[in-house]
Amino acid sequence: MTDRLSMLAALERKVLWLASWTIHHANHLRDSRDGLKVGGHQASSASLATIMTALYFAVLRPQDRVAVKPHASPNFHAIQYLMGNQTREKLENFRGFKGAQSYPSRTKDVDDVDFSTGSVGLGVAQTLFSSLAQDYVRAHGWGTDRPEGRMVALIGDAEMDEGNIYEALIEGWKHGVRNTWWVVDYNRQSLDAVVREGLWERFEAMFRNFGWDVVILKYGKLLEAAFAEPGGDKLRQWIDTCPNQLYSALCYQGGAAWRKRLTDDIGDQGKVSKLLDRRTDEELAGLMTNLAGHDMPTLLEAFEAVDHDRPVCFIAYTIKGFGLPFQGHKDNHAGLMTPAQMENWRQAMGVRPGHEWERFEGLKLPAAEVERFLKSAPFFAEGRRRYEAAKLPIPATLAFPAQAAMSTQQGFGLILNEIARAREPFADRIVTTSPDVTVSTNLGAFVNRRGLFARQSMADTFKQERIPSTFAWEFSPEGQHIELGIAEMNLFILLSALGLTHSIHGERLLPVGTLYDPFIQRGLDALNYACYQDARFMLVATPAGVTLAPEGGAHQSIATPLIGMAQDGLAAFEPAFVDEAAAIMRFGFDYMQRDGEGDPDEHTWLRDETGGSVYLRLSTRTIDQPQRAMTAELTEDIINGAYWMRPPGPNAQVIIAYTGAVAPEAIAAAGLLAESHRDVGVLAITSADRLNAGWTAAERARQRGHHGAASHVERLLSPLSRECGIVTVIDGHPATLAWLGAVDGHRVKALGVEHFGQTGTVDDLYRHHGIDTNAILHAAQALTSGRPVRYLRALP
Ligand SMILES: Cc1ncc(C[n+]2csc(CCOP(=O)(O)OP(=O)(O)O)c2C)c(N)n1
Ligand SMILES: [Mg+2]
Repeated sequence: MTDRLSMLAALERKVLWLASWTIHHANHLRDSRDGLKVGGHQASSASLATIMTALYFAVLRPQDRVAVKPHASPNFHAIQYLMGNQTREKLENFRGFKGAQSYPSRTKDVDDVDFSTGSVGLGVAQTLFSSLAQDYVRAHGWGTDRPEGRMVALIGDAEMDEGNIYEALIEGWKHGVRNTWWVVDYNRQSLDAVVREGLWERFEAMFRNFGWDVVILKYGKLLEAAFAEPGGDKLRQWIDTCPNQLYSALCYQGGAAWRKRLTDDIGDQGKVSKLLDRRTDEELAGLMTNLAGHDMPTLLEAFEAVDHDRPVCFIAYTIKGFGLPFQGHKDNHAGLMTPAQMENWRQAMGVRPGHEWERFEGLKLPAAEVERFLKSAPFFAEGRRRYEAAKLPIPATLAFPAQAAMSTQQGFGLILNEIARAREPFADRIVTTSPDVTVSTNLGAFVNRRGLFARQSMADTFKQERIPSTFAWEFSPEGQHIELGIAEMNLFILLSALGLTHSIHGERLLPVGTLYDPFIQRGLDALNYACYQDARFMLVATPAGVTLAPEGGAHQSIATPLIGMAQDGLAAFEPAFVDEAAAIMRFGFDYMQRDGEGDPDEHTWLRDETGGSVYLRLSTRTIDQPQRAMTAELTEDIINGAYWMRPPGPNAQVIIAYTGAVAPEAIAAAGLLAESHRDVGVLAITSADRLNAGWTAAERARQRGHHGAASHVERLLSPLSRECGIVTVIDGHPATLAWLGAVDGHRVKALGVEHFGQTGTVDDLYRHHGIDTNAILHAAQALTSGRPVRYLRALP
């Protein structure tokens, strides 16, 4: 019987071999005329190979979940390949079309990635928030038949520069984060160079400051033993004070260089010299590179010693490119082995030519034993690691107390309040969250009814002291609102974690996050990351645009409607009226839960079966609400992106298409135009995103031979003659709607906002930016040449 350590040592070599062969294959054996060379993966993977082997084949349990540093993806794929969860075909096609992904991907890889990574820092924070999400789920009494899992991040040391990691640490401390392990691959190298001295001390102090345990894994067993030999104290002193640059350089240069340097620095013709002389050059190099991050017994001891649920940061000393010809070289990030180097290594590994992909080739251990060992690895013991959770039924309509004049933001608060009150089962699964703008985004009523979440109850002192306040601020394990500090990155990563609980923790939540619209840009990469992982949430951004007027020029948003259109995985809506918002929210709660195949709907050509997340861009502007019944047909049009608020007649020369808070200006302009022009139509656009997506998808379908394919916007615009002009207007970038003219060849004047920062009243700002009624009339005049439009005032 092979002992566990020897088995793991053999597997570590195998993982590194397979990862390297994968990279080598992509670079040298596959036709890559695009000239792209696989950079970054080889040296970074080697750095983490021992740690990953220890974790995946010995330490981790089925309930644990891992975010792997992006450039260590070849290790991950190699480990899954050894387990039979990854195919040779995909490894041979690493970084190719539909091949194994450059960075582990939940959605694009087949080998059961727990958390996607790629944009450094985000996967790290995701583990912390996923642990909070686990606590939330369990505190509500769900999923308690399963053991608590640890959320583990394998982090590059340069990755630790990302600010979002520190933002997450603060939030984790506030919420008492548990069950989180962060393993820092402390190879003291980044992409460009060797990192600063002594970073580990800053890391250590900081983690301890936030209540984490810190375990520093510096030297392996060989070095520790050498330190205990006569003269060993001098050796320890030397290596402890050796600058990162010099250490890296010597790692690269090898045994003879080590001997020369050590002899020059600490040789004494006595104990130290003897310690060095007892070893061959090769042994000396092996000794001096025996850092804990490459020492299996040390790693196992450290990981297996943790018997509590406190968060732990392991700082593991490693060597970038460990075991490869360019180990330690400062330029090795994009380092690749030459075919000759690879050939040498193949021979050293005992791998026969043509047998490079064989799982146990060159292992020198009985295959049956290796197979048995792999089969017994706890992490993989329960098979596929993704859960499924049943869909929660959503009522056919969401009610709200209608008022003659309201804002969409106010309506959002009222709709959620009704949901909180009505006690439908889906309401218990809603979890709201906001980065310190809970009250100002109108979540207050929901929070009053459903309370704030904390693992330990905390009373509202103001309430206890009987001080009148509109908002109860009581924390309990049953609470349904997670209050965050101001950092928007944390909002998006928390939404990413809450929006994946159905898959990661087996229990479905319906997360609703609110923030001010412009600050989407602050957290945009994290939003993109959440969508990339296919997390499901409802993002409610309010107030938006210049319509927030006196609130502050710095808070105006221009680009967000375009972000809403461009962000994959996010269906963006901008309702003008509260009944539209109610229809969209109802749809949203359902859409967030869909997971069907990607076949497009033959009516809208949208891929609605797959579902996704939802973004509502709302406003604080109070406007008159239409008095109308919400029919099934109108609901469908609102969801599909547009409806005729006022249908165009057969002789329409111009129509006005508007989105959002500028509805009153569009409607007023149509009324004034009607005095000089017949049949003016008003198109209410509730989702430029879905309207546009349906149109481009229908066009693609036609090109593929579905000749009758027609999208919602094409049907809406079909009654218009070619000569009819379209004025579009939105409180956002005009390009959001300017494309409407391309649908059927109509001329367009696109009004919107291109500059920001000026405060004033709504009227001041609409006039200033040319999205007021007068500007719409001017645009209509320009489109209907020859026909004078009445009531025109000069433009400012
Ligand atoms: C947000 C972001 N910025 C930049 C990059 C490009 N990048 C990938 S790895 C890396 C440096 C990695 O250094 P480290 O974290 O120490 O990992 P190592 O290469 O040492 O394994 C950089 C800058 C990225 N992936 N994400
Ligand atoms: Mg590094």
